[in-house]
Amino acid sequence: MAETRSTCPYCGVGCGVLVSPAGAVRGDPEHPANRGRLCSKGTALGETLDQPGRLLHPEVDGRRASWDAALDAVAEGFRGALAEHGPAGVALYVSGQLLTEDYFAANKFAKGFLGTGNIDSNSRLCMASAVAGHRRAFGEDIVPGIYEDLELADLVVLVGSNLAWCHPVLFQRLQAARAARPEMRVVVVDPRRTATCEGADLHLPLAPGSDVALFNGLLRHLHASGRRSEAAGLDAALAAAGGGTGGETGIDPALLTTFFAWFAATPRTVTLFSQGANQSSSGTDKANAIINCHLLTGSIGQPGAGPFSVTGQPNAMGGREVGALATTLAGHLDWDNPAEVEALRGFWQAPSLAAGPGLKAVELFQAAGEGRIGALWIMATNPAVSLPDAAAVRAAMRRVPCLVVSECVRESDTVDLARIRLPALGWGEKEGTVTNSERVISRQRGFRPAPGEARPDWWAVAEVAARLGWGEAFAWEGPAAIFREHAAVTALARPAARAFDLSGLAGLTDADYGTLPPTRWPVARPGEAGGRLSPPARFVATPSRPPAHATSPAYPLRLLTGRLRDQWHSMTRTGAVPRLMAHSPEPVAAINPADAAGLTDGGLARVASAWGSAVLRLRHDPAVARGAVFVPMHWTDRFAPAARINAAVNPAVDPHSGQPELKHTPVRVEPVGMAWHGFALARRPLGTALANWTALLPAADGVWRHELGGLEAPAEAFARLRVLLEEPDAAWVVLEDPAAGLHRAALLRDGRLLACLFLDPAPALPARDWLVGLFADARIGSDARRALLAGAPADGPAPSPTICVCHGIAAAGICRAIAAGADTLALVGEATRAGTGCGSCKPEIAALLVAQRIPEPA
Ligand SMILES: Nc1nc2c(c(=O)[nH]1)N[C@H]1C(S)=C(S)[C@@H](COP(=O)(O)OP(=O)(O)OC[C@H]3O[C@@H](n4cnc5c(=O)[nH]c(N)nc54)[C@H](O)[C@@H]3O)O[C@H]1N2
Ligand SMILES: Nc1nc2c(c(=O)[nH]1)N[C@H]1C(S)=C(S)[C@@H](COP(=O)(O)OP(=O)(O)OC[C@H]3O[C@@H](n4cnc5c(=O)[nH]c(N)nc54)[C@H](O)[C@@H]3O)O[C@H]1N2
Ligand code: SF4
Ligand SMILES: [Mo]
Repeated sequence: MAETRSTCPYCGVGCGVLVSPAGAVRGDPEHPANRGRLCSKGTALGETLDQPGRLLHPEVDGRRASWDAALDAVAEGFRGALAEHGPAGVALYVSGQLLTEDYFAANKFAKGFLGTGNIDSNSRLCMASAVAGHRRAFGEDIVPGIYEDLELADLVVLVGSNLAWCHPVLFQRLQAARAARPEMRVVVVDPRRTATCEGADLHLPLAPGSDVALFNGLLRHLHASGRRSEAAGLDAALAAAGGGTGGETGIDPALLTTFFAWFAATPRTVTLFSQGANQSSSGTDKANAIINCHLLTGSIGQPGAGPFSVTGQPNAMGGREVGALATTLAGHLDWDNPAEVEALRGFWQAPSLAAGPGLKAVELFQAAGEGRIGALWIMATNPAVSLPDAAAVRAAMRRVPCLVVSECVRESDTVDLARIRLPALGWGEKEGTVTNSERVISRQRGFRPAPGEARPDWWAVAEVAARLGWGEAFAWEGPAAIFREHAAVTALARPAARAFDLSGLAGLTDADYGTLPPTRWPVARPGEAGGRLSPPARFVATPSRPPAHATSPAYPLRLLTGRLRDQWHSMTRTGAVPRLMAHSPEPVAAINPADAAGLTDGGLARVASAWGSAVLRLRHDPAVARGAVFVPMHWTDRFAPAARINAAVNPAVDPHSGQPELKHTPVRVEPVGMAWHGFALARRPLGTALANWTALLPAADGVWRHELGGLEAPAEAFARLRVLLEEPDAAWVVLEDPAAGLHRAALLRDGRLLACLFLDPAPALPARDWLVGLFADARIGSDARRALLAGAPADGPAPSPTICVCHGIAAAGICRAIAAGADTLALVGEATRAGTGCGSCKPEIAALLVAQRIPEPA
């Protein structure tokens, strides 16, 4: 049987994949986004196929229900809420992880037939500022550039983007281009020294939130050096830039001068921006401040030049196209244009089409908290984890009488709160399209049977619509029919020119849709393909202002949040893959050593704000700017309840886009005193409530790792935990020194290791990898037992962290190879295989190469 062509379900790079009948995944050499490349997450897709914990049947009020009964209950809930509150009291909250067809159906249901603007998407947390910035500058949400521009550019400026971890295949393309053209320069603008900075020509560690000041300073510099433009708004933009020279960024003036000079002298410059720009109370202004500079140098949509907003989710762009944000209509049609609204009303035969925009995500959950939302349908997103001020969000969800969640997984922080649960098809099962950052529409194709009774999301929407009396408008026989309707909607904008035009695809047959190759919009006529766009643009005045909430003596640091290389969001897919967990296996807060007085490296620390707090393992990390602390967004109740950082994140939003300021909450970091630290390794998960602080992590070979911190006396905790770990016919080997607070035990049956438990007053416990490895041994010999309780092999090197997850190569092995003379990435690869798989770890290997070159102090 042939391989199935599909698209990776993770990031907005939108890589093409080929999946064998056995589930092996490789990069599609013919897909324009990746030409065969994949990153660590894409490479591990095959391992996520038999996802444990799928939601297999509909449920109502905690009990299994038939689809009929569940859909009736949803319809009843919405009917009741409409009767009680009107259209303002019903809502959908959807996601860039839906396919375009599902997204289109949800938007049509909400705006066209429920008659509410209250459909918002997690793209509000992600792309809203870029969308608002594009609309202010171009009059439409347009990404002018294409990926190839990153390769053609002579200068690439990465603003608030950790490209190496978050868009790894774009980063690989960029690195390959630099290898071919060493004169090409890369500048990284980020308060942290990230993996993306490895090998960059310039890192500008700006004060969090100060990007507008930086680009206003650049605008003034470009103008002072003689750049002029006919586009509207330049004077106002210059006036708003004021006398700023970029000094407010706190960046060394010499670095600023270099950056300004490079930008001014390089016609082929791409400025790529991501969440360090968007997730800010001045996110829209950040986008426009960047676009302003490109407008002044005339470099928008030129080969190798332009502003470039990269999308996060696989279908963040598709959601924007179908208009499933509370502020947009459908097909880039404009609410302010009565003719277009009428055209859509007529086309959909939807007399009750929503009159105007609805509540944006943060407002929507605030309204729910005030009891103003009677029915809320959440699809493909985990707002209990991903929205700011998460405790308030959870309370709000509990107040919604009819809370519906469509999900692939049976348990998540959000699914747990739902009254009605609808099982959705996941990747490899569902059929439809996604659009990536460079406007390329690609097919996701199914190659696996539906698990249990899971169905596509569009189908569930259509069934509920039919129950509310709108069946005819939702009588699609499959995703191809929905896609044709979506394409036809884009033609309603005529005669007004709109870049987003799919009318050339409105006549696709089912067979054409089945074989649709990756296609970039606009597609005005059949067979056409889109390229770069250079829309007419205007300057926007972007006065610089600090983040919404100022630091204070009580909350002196800035909390930066973001992503880890091998985890995806709330970890419902990646969290179960031990190989992906190996790279950053614990919830960690990273802080500059200079800000860490009184905070032990490796100890537990509370990151507290005026909104809430989270407790994580603290790491001293010189890569984090002074005055900041970095925490990943990923941890949830499933893995580490105490480490959910959005409990502490403030809900301030950008005034133009409504995007929350997820990056810049004022916080303080304080030590959390524990009577003991410890860990338990076992062959089964024991939950996340083993101790005052617990993180539950899958390790290799079916072993579960429990990281623990407790307040009770160590001897008591030791006894209590041993009871929990107990197995029939097994015996303990114990090593205790109660006076020193040291307690270690291993549970064995017939010489086979079943569990081990280590407690210590200090957090300095043995590394876990080697111990996890012992679980694979059929029999632990008697002398090995001593080593087991010592936590390290009797001879041989100490365990060290995994760097290359593809081949399981640890830092120690890489360092040995470097010491033995492997002084380039290629030689390290030859010696150890590290970095020769997907290549996502190359920046870290590069960092080890640099570190090893630093001479020993004399
Ligand atoms: N591995 C992995 N990849 C992913 C995802 C994932 O969950 N895991 N998610 C996908 C999604 S949906 C998205 S949206 C993207 C996000 O991709 P990115 O935006 O690249 O990722 P983040 O880590 O959220 O943030 C990027 C950087 O912004 C910096 N930053 C914080 N504040 C500021 C500031 O004021 N100015 C500037 N210039 N920088 C700042 C942070 O230090 C961080 O390094 O990643 C996508 N790819
Ligand atoms: N502090 C902080 N918070 C953040 C961010 C940050 O940088 N810092 N980033 C924000 C950003 S950019 C984003 S994009 C969000 C992401 O946050 P979320 O959207 O909450 O993250 P996910 O964990 O990806 O949730 C997606 C869910 O959809 C389910 N799912 C997948 N496919 C389907 C499908 O086809 N149908 C259905 N019904 N369900 C499906 C998955 O099982 C999963 O549970 O987080 C935001 N929150
Ligand atoms: S870069 Fe990685 S996560 Fe993103 S689409 Fe490509 S393979 Fe998937
Ligand atoms: Mo995102």
